[in-house]
Amino acid sequence: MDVQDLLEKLLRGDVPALARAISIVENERPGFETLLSGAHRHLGRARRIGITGPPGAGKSTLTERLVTAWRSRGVTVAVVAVDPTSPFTGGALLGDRIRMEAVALDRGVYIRSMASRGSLGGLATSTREVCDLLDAFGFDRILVETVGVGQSELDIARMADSTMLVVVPEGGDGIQALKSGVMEAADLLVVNKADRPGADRMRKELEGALQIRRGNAGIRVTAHHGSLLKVQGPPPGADDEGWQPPVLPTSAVKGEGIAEVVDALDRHWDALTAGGELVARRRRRVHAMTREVADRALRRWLWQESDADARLIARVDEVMTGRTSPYELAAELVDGFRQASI
Ligand SMILES: Nc1nc2c(ncn2[C@@H]2O[C@H](COP(=O)(O)OP(=O)(O)OP(=O)(O)O)[C@@H](O)[C@H]2O)c(=O)[nH]1
Ligand SMILES: [Mg+2]
Repeated sequence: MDVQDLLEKLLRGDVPALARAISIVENERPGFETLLSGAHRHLGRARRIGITGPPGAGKSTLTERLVTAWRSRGVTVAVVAVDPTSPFTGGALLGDRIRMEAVALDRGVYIRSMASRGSLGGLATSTREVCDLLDAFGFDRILVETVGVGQSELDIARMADSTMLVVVPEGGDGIQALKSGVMEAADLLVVNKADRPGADRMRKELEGALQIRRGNAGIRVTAHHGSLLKVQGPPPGADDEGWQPPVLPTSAVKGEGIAEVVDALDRHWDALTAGGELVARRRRRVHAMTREVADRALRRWLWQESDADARLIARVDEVMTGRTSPYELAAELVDGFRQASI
C-alpha cells in the first residue's frame, strides 16, 4: 500500500481513502506515522470541539442536534465517539443513533467510533491522530464525544479548541465535575435535560462555582427567556482569555437551546482567534503531541526493537529469588541504555 497515494486521495476528499487511513492510524500499522506526517501541513482548518460528561447525560443526543444545526448552515461535520472504558470499538453508542437519522446519507457528515485497544500511544493520542486525518480531509467541525469525567477524558478534551462539559439537573454532577478538574478545562457548560426539574438550580450552582473559581462574583449578565436561559456575550477582559464559560441549558430531546450552543461555540471561536489563545492552545497541542510521538517511539524501540525485554526475561528469576527488586532491575536496565547512548 502506497501511503503517499492514500494521502493524496484523502486530501482530494475520497471517503474510502479516509476510512482506510483512519484504520491504519488506529491500528498503528506500518506507514501510519509517514501518513500523519504528510497530513500535518494540511491541518488547522477544522474547529475541534470536545464533548464530555457523565454517562447518559445526553452527549450523543446533543451531538446529533449540533450536527443537524451545522448541516442546515452548510457546515460539514465529523464525529468521533470515544469510549475510554471499552476495549472494543463500540459503534452502538453513538454511531447507530445518528446513522438512523436523516444525516445517514449526507456526505457532509462522517461518524467514527474509537475505543482503547491497547495501542502503544494510548487512546488520547490515537483520537488526536484520527482528528488530524479528518481535519486534513477538510471537515469544518470535528466533534469528539467522550464518556465520563476522569483523567482520560480530560486528556482527550485537552486536544480540542473548544471543550464542552455536559451535565444533567440531578445528582450533583456539577460538584463532581469540579472535583475532577474537568470544569477547569471546560469552555462551555451545558445543563442538558433542562426539561426536567432542577435545571435552573444546577445552572446557578455551576455559575456560582465558576465565579468562585474566578474570584469575581457578579459580573455575568443574564436574562430569562421562557424556560431557557439566554446568555449574553462575555464581558471583555473577564479573565485572562477574555472568555467566561457560559452555562447553557438545553433539552437535546426537544431540540431546545441548541442554537444558543452553536452561537456560544462561534463566540468562543471568535474569542480564541481574537485573543491569540487559539495559537497558544495549538502550540501547546503541538508540544504535547510531539512528546507523545517521541514517547511512543521510545517505547517501541525499548520493548520491540532493543534487547531490553530479552534482558529482563533473563533476570526475572533474580527478582523471584529475592536477589534484586523490580525497581533495582528497571533502574539497571535504564542505566545500561543511558550509558550506551552517551
Ligand atoms: N428528558 C431528557 N432526556 C434526554 C435529553 N437528552 C438525552 N436524553 C435521554 O437520555 C438518554 C441518554 O442519552 P445519550 O444521548 O445517549 O447520552 P450520552 O451522554 O451520549 O450517553 P453515553 O454515551 O452512554 O454516556 C437517552 O435515553 C436520551 O433520550 C434531554 O434533553 N431531556
Ligand atoms: Mg453517547
